[in-house]
Amino acid sequence: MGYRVVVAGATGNVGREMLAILAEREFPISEIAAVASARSQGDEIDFGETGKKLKVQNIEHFDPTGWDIALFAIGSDATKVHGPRFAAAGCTVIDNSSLYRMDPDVPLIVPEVNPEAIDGYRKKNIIANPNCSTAQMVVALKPIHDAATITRVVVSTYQSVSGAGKAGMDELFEQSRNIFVGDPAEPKKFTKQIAFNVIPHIDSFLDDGFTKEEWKMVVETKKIMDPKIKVVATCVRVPVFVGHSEAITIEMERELSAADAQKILREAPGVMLVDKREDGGYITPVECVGDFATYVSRVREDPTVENGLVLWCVSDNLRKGAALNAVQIAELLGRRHLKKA
Ligand code: 2RA
Repeated sequence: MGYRVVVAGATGNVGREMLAILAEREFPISEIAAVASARSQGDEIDFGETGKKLKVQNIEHFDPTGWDIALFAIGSDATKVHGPRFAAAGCTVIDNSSLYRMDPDVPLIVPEVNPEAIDGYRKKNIIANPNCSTAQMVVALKPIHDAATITRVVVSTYQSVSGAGKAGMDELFEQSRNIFVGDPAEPKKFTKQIAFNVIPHIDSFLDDGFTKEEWKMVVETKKIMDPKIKVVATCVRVPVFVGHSEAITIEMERELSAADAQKILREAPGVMLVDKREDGGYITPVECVGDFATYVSRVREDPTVENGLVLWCVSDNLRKGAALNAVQIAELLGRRHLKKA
């Protein structure tokens, strides 16, 4: 007993994680299909660690009729073509691209934060997954918002190269090797050298000088958590393979001590508090790879404002920032709306 599930973009970084997480969490599946672009047709990929191999099908020729859920990680252009096609055939699309995130008829869901918003999914039969940097931030901030009403967020991100796909990971690897052996380290995927460097630029520039990645953090946080929250972001690419980090400063309507915030975060869904205030008593990105949790460390009071806190937040961007959140949405959809086949 279970659902007929499609993973679209199954050969990419996020698609592979989706398959792994469906298997790890024993999502109830009666049949699974891996689909991707024509380039990957016929390739065999692992269904997580189940030992089962899946033959990749061409999304152009895939008929979604009779399939229950499709997890999409194929980017906005391909989603524009195939998202409505799958949705119209009755297969609910959970989309990882930015295409539908701000569509008022499409719920944008982080299950720990706004699960009830999923109930509007039938308008388009599409549910959007937020951007990686937003997802982990709202998981960390929602319990604090519930306790003391956050009014303003100032966030700086330290985003790993896997957020830019396999090409980003390859570039960091190759540049690092080239620098060691004295070969040129020309940027291709990124605008500047990423190895042994940081780049204050993710996604395209907007007219106001912010980047689209920074804009996403603003508008998505408002849609998921509270339209009244003010957010300002600086998004930075760092030479880390997997795991996004964020330094987050918040202002709140009411006072909340660091100790009380720690207590709240210790109990919060999806959050793991690691905050020992000693050498190494915090989490770094390499420690969160492969985990489900959003880690919070370094919680402290901001002495420069009346009701302020500062914290450090780390999560596996391919998991909570993408594939895990999509699978959690599928679980939520199953619990609230779907009958098992
Ligand atoms: C990044 N936000 O890290 C993207 C991935 N969704 O580039």
